[in-house]
Amino acid sequence: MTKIINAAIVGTGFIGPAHLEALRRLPNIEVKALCEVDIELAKEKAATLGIPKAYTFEEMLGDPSIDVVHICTPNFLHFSQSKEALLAGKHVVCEKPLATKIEEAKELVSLAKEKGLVNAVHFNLRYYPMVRQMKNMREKGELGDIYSIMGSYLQDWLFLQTDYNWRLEPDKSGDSRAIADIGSHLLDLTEYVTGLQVTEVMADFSTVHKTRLKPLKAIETYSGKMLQESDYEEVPINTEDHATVMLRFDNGNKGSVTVSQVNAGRKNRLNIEIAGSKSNFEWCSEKPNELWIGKREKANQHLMKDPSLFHKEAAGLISFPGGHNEGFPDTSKQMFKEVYAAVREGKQPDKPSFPTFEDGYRELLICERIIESHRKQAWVKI
Ligand code: SOE
Repeated sequence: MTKIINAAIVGTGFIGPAHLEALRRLPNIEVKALCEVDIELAKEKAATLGIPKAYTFEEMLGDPSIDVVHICTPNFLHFSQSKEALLAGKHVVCEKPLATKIEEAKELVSLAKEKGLVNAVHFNLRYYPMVRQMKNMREKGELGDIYSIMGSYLQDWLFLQTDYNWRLEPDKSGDSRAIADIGSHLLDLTEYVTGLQVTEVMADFSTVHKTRLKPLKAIETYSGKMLQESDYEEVPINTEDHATVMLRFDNGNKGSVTVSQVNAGRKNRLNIEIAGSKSNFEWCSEKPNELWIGKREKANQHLMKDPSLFHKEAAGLISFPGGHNEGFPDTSKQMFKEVYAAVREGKQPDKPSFPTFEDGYRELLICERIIESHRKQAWVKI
């Protein structure tokens, strides 16, 4: 009989339940426990979500039946909780960013290597089938040499001065916000699809709301939009709502990314255009099953997600036939399929197909250089 792999999820905000749902759609995995610092909250959420055990983090580490820990807490806890989970011999799937400081991320990379345990960072956007298809098409030469890259990631859930979340507080989230929160996904996806590395950055940030009105009670990510009249206190904001970063790549060509969390009507929209010598790809996360392929000598093309039209490596990420749309929740399911295959083997593969702690470290490094560039108002090498 196939062994059941037991998982625990730490954190019950926006993304913890998304991990749970994805895991429940895969065979032979049981999410056995939910953890929160506040055990009463853990019990309440475990009951609502139908999870057998509610633990504090320490209690969970002491349970030998837990094989994998998903860290879905605010950013400042990622380092210490990933470290303790690895030291307790558990495989770890950590939310991005892997840590809030580069040295911490480095330490986690070494520790995970030393332990040989499976380690992954939830860069789930890589798992849209069309993203894998773009990567495969580029690898097969269908894009040609890359001339330029233009990306954006826009949201509106922090648009109003009254929108508030722990991500606005550097002691919980880190020194960067829009770049660390959504720019990290965009930059990871850019390097993943193109196979290029960013070598230098020139960044300019702006904080549109210099102060925000903080609700007196805590609210979960995205749910602030639902707040009624309430009591607020005015607090200063020190992280960026918007950023533009010019990029230099290791093939000598250039690009740019713009991220913003204050763009009305843009709910959660990553858009990337990669111009090559043979084609031009444009993909948008809000229409994830479509790819625009620009051509010079013939008519442009429009590819729709369909396993029969995809390269086989990308078709493996599709669970439904063409015309049956897959989306955000499917990305985590597809990622965990690959991660849990490694867990079943009991160790990190030599060449993991999924994003690892090393990828988490890389994103933190780029992010830190971007902050440095903004502060110096100068180009900074990665
Ligand atoms: C909030 O901005 C957020 O939930 C990010 O933290 C996620 O990584 C991304 O999925 C969408 O937005």
